[in-house]
Amino acid sequence: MDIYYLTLFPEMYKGVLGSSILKRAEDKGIVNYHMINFRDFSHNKHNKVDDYPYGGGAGMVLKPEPVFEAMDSLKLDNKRVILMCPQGQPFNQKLAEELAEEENIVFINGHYEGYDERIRSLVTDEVSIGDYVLTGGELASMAMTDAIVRLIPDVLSNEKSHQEDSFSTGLLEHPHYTRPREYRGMKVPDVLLSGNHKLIEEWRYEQSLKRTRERRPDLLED
Ligand code: 6GU
Repeated sequence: MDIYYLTLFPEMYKGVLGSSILKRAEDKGIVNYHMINFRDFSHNKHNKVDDYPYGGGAGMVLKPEPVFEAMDSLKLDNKRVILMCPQGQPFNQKLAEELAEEENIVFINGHYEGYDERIRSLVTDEVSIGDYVLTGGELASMAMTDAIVRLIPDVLSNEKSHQEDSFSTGLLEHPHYTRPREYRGMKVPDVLLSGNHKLIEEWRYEQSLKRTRERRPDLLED
């Protein structure tokens, strides 16, 4: 998979894409991350990529030309083009699973009050990562990248580990314990030490259900 980030702040990505599993995925040749600074396509003296809104109002608007020309420079056929914005559809595990099958993903990241509306003609999806406002799309596109890349085959060494994820099962995960058996008076539930796999499975399922009911009853509605 090739992932392209149209951004004015490529340096923001270094720590995230250059660490841990996202880095290993690139080292293994499973994914390639590409930074495109659309300021390189501004064509004006001061490298301006934003301008005042027609009709007046607060804040600046991202100009269309740098984004259109940055997109032209990619010359990609099969692609999802994702506009990062708080008005987009909420990101979730289902969309992550769908995007994990794509050949090319382009994230468009703005830092202004808004995008010139014509930029939306380039886009296949508008996505938000939650109901709060970030200063720019970069952090959101990194969160999406993490959720997507870990689902690509051979990225996680333990293949089963994402089939049991919260949200792909439809329930929150059950509690986990490791050694020691007792710590500061808190004991590991006996059932986990019983060696009875059927009982353990039942306990885990009940705990998942209980947690979901308590914390995220909305997940049980459908
Ligand atoms: Cl994708 N962008 C911005 N600027 N803020 C957000 C967001 C995206 N998702 C949640 N808040």
